[in-house]
Amino acid sequence: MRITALKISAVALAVALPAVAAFALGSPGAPAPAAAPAATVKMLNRGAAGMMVFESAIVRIKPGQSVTFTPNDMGHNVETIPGMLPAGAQPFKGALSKPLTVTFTKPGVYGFKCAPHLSMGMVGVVIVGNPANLAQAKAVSLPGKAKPVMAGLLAGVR
Ligand SMILES: [Cu+2]
Repeated sequence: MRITALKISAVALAVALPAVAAFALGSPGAPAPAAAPAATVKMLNRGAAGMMVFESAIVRIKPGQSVTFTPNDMGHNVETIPGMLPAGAQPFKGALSKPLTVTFTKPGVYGFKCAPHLSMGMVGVVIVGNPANLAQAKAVSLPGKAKPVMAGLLAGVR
């Protein structure tokens, strides 16, 4: 009985210690520990919306939160669409078949695409807080199926 009790307390300590360490790292002045992404966007050959899609294609987050794009199928990438990001925001570009985590600090609308499948409609949107640049984003012209897909995504943004 005594041995069992000791084992349990050892396990409890092992679980508690990393939590204490993580809390300590979050103290003022120290760099913030990497938070889990607020959302994950899959890159897929086939999804609920059809062939060659991001899923979900539209994500809403708060400033300072992150999104991870994951290559669930190979041969896709994610990169910002020129003109479809807030003024002063940093464009991003992921490598083919590689995951990419982006932290969004500036509020606004960020349109993104898979370069190989843009004209097949493989586009998506991250809305960070207030979508102040929505009208500018809607004015960007896109090729092929990207045009109606993006129009559909942006139509629901307020
Ligand atoms: Cu693709």
